[in-house]
Amino acid sequence: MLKFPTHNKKLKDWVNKMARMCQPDDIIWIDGSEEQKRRLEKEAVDSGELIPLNQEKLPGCFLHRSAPDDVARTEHLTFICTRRKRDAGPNNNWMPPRSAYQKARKFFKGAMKRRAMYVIPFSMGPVGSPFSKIGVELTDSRYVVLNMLIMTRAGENVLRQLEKEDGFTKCLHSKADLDINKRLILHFPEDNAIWSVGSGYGGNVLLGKKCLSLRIASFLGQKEHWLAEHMLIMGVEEPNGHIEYVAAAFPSACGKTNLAMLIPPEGLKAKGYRIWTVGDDIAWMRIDSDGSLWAINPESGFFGVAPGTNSRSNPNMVETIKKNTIYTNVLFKSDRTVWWEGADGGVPDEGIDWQGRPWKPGMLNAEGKPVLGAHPNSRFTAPIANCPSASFRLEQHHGVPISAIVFGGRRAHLTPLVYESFNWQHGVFVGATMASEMTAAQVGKIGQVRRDPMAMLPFCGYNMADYFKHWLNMGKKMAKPPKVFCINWFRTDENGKFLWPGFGENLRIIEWILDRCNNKVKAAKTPIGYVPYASDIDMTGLDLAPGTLEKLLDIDKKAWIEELKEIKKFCRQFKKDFPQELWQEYENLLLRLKSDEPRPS
Ligand code: OXD
Ligand code: MN
Repeated sequence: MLKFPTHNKKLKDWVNKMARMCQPDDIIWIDGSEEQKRRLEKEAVDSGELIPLNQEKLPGCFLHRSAPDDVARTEHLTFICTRRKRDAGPNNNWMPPRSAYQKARKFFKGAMKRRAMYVIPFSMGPVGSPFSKIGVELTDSRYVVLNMLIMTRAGENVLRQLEKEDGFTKCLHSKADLDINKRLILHFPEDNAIWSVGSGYGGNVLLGKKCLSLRIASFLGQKEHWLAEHMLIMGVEEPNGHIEYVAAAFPSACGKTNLAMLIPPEGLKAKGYRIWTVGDDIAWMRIDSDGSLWAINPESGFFGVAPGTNSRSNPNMVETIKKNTIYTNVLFKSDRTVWWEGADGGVPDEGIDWQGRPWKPGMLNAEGKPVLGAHPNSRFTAPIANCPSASFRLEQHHGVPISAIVFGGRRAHLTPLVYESFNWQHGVFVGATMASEMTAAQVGKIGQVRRDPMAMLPFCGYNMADYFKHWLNMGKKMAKPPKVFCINWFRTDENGKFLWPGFGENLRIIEWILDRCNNKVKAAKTPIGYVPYASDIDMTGLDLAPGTLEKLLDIDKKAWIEELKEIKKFCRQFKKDFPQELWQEYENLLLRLKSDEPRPS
């Protein structure tokens, strides 16, 4: 391979400059070939970065163990580095670019000595699509290279594309010595650059994912009039063969991945319903010449949470991760396969836990708590192409048309199973004020309500007040904006039991949403939005106790008035930047809640 297989001067100069700072022993360009991938896998096995799994049961699969304090995104070490603090907003940690570069330069200096620097040219989105953005990641981690080869389209053809369009996001990563005290995840939206040092965890180091496709892309989207969102994209094939697409945003641990590849329950399957998975984490959406919103998933793989993944929660994912998958921080079994809490099959008698220590079920730690075989945030990285429900439109350059946008959260009370906003502006208010109860996935008090607008709180690369304005403006530009809905699968009864069965049954609610988009059913107008008539939800093959649907759809006005107090506190942090239109929505909602009469539509 040539030392510099590109004519792009900007790229050559940048690679040289970064290499002078990081001082790698070698520079290796990733070409995307099977042969180079195999060589890297072998080297990673020889160096202990990867453990080969049972190739008969799990062909092409490997296990990786991270440093014990490098197992999740480190939000407190993640910064948006804009010249003005105001442009990062109250939602982000901020550092001025000059001091950020200065601080990180110290950590990067000589960090790649005795290692190679890999140059990964990658495309988020199909190469050459008008949606797509190119990045080049420099990294000293083979684990990063092998993950990026799954999560993005990477290699030679991207380099060729870079000879035509010379703009790219400059992504620099070094694991350095994986020291949490020298860890920084820095975004420079004004320079189209990302610097990440001191970590090996996916969300911090697969720079095409959260860093480029959400934080940098959201900033670019505002400038270029498109949306970069933390959303799944699913296609719903109706019995007549027509497919409609839904984009949905949920905070973590609310079932986004499971919904994206849901298998219809028997009653609906028999009718002919089928789901097509476009993406499980990120949606890039643009207004097309028909005046509607079209979307692509910029990624080509899943970076999913292992615990709880099984044939009931997500049968399609169980199939997906049977080959060519990298597992991180799961339990290693004696037959060289893997296991995690909530996996299929029984609990193994023994194994090697995620930290590389012998493990048996029932072991307790010094505090008397169970020792887990897999880390709660253990992951698998697998190609979308493996997924039985993968959409046949994944490579189509113009994406898929979006009929409905759905916001969701985890609320034991308050939010009904589903409701529809009155219009786009109201829908933006619903998304901007959405909240979810925290789970083990976040640091914080479990059950405490955290406001997470559009599920973008950790991922919006600029001031969220401007982000809300951008959403409002996008609505004005669309001739046919998607309808906006809110869902909550997690409502409980007086005894804390879930009222809705969830999983595949969720399709019944998506069906209602699409019926509303196609004006097939009427709905009850309530102060918070349109709510289904229970008789309009297709219950073929599902028996719920009498009155359950009514409980799921009930609206407690007093509780909503209380909720508005919390919403007000949240909105006020944006001071005068918070859009007037959304304050108007706030006032209108309060008025509606205070005046009783729900009227039929
Ligand atoms: C993810 C996340 O990994 O949202 O997708 O943290
Ligand atoms: Mn995510």
